[in-house]
Amino acid sequence: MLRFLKNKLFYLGLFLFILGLFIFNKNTHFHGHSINQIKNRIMASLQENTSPTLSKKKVRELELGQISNKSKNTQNEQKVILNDPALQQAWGVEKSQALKAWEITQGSNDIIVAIIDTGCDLAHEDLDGNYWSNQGEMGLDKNGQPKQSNKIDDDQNGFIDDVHGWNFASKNNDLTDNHGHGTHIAGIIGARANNGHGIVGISPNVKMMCLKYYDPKLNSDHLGNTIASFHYAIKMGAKIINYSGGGTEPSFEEKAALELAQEKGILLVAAAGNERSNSDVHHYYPADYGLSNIISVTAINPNTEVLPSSNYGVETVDLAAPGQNILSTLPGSTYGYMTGTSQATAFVTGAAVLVYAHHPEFLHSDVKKYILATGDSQKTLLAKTKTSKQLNLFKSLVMMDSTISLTGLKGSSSQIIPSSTGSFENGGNGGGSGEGSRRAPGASGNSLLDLNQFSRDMVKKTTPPRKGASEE
Ligand SMILES: [Ca+2]
Ligand SMILES: [Ca+2]
Ligand SMILES: [Ca+2]
Repeated sequence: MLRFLKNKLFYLGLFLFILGLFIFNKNTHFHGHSINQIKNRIMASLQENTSPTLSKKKVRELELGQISNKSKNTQNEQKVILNDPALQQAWGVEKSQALKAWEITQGSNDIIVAIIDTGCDLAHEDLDGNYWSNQGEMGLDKNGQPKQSNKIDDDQNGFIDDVHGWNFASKNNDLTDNHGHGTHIAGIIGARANNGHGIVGISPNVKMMCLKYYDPKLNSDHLGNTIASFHYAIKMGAKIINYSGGGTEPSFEEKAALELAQEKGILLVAAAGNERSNSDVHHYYPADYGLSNIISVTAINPNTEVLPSSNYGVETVDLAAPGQNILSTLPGSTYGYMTGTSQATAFVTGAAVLVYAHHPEFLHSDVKKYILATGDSQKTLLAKTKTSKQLNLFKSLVMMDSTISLTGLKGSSSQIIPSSTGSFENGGNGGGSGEGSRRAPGASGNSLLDLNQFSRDMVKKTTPPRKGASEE
């Protein structure tokens, strides 16, 4: 009898123990957040509210005016709590309602964005982990050597050891960014969120393919490199291409490459250019090829005014996004500001990632329509862009949802596309530069910057030229 009772007590104890384990395990998730996530958030808010001891590096960054640990305690209704110290300094994030958008989606690691630019800092503390890797050049070959460095084109795509992209300027796999522009663009698109470093990209979940078409130290064929980069991006599975370069002369081969991208459903987000001109009169390419898969972007300041240096046009420029004094990543795990339509373009590329992540079934044309249709209308943009709108990330996600719930169908997007804004006299930003053959959109000619020289002087440097450096 006693033994029976003992047994009973034992089993009761065991039952209670298992029940306890079960309850504990259940409680490790609150409203879909794991204990670790919540712990991180609490740590993040603690860090914000105390004055943390600054690392030497942070102090140096503060001295350089690059990033600040000050939290402004603003951001009304900020539900996404992030611990990235310089986020508050990135005015474009608030302007485009990124914080609210991130409550819905922060992108997807399945989406590959090709950044055709000056290279990338692959080891940057705020970018590492968000680069695309070519699986065909990963792992070990049959001799036990790492495919990424065996000097063999393992995936037979025509490029040897192309792990994260290709350098078309030097014809090798060295993606070093010896200019700074490419790394800056990469940060705006896909700097990592909540990692305790720097800023947050518009789509912090993404895979960025790095294609270098411009090297300030080489006088190579920038247009040819651009076209080759388009073909690489198409071949290797990019869903979106970000391109900040351009020129006033069209190219048959370039247009053909972009038509191929169109057939494959790949979006090109292109800078309207920094030539101070009306693109309706002085066309700028590739932004102005008029293909359904191209979005042309101009740049605004915090007052929603198109920058004097930015191209505009009610027929050719689709929309506007933040482009003045944009804080982002620079080589050597540093941060700094740059200005121009390149920066605005990167915002819209990030937006495209968010829209795709939220609706993976969308076609490129859907993504374009929704981004354009859901921006904020602004009087200041009436004579400047086709849509008279500035990018609004939150609305690009929410308005899609409301359309879907209203119609029960996905994206018959023409319903919310505004009719033509008609034609307006341009606001008089001055005419074009008159240098028809030039493919150098406002870049500084002497851009041979040493990696240690990145500073606020970088602000004025914008788009790298395509055909040799010139002007200014
Ligand atoms: Ca290889
Ligand atoms: Ca290869
Ligand atoms: Ca970050």
